[in-house]
Amino acid sequence: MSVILYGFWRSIASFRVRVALRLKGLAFDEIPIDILSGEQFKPDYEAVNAERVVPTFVHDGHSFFQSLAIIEYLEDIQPNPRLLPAETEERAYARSLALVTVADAHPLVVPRVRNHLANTFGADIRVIEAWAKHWTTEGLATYERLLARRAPAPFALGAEPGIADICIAGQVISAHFLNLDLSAFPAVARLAERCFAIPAFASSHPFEQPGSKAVSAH
Ligand SMILES: N[C@@H](CCC(=O)N[C@@H](CS)C(=O)NCC(=O)O)C(=O)O
Repeated sequence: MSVILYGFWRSIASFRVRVALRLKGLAFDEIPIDILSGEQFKPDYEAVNAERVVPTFVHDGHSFFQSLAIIEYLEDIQPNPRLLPAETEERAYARSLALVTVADAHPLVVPRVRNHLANTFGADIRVIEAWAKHWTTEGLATYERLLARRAPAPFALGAEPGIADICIAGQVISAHFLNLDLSAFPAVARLAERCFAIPAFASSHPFEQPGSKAVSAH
């Protein structure tokens, strides 16, 4: 089966899909779209993704976007290992955890929002950094409260890592980008450490992507 992922090394949403593909043992080729230089707005990519964001996932001629929708598609075509629990209530809880970052925290710090703050409201780099730190911290704090109510065992929903862990690990990557101190979020930090000990997570981390290495070499 042929799988292509249009992604970007720094993209948290691309990270989520990379981890899911690797946990399920599905091989893929990644085509980089540099969302910092504006490649997402070029007509060629707009033809691939009308929203002009990464990731886009192409499998056997079918094309999807939105990381959560892609992961649920992977769950359907390759049910094992499960990334969503079998029980209805647990599935809903797993999706609830995932959406804290996918729907609420992460969208506030993406390039289009940062650029709008700068271009429309004159926010300088310091203000934008403070904005990103605020919303990223809010996401971490929400996860910490949730993990205090239901302790990881050892992953968010149980014995194996799943969709919630993928999304929480992505939120922690946002914190790494911003050099945020995780000591106020010990349960989140421990969960992320557990995740990044797994090769599928570790090899999907932005700093492990070829694009990141090309940037740091300059
Ligand atoms: N909710 C979407 C997020 C998509 C998204 O915003 N991706 C970011 C990178 S993580 C992007 O491409 N941003 C381009 C921009 O902001 O211009 C998902 O989970 O796939």
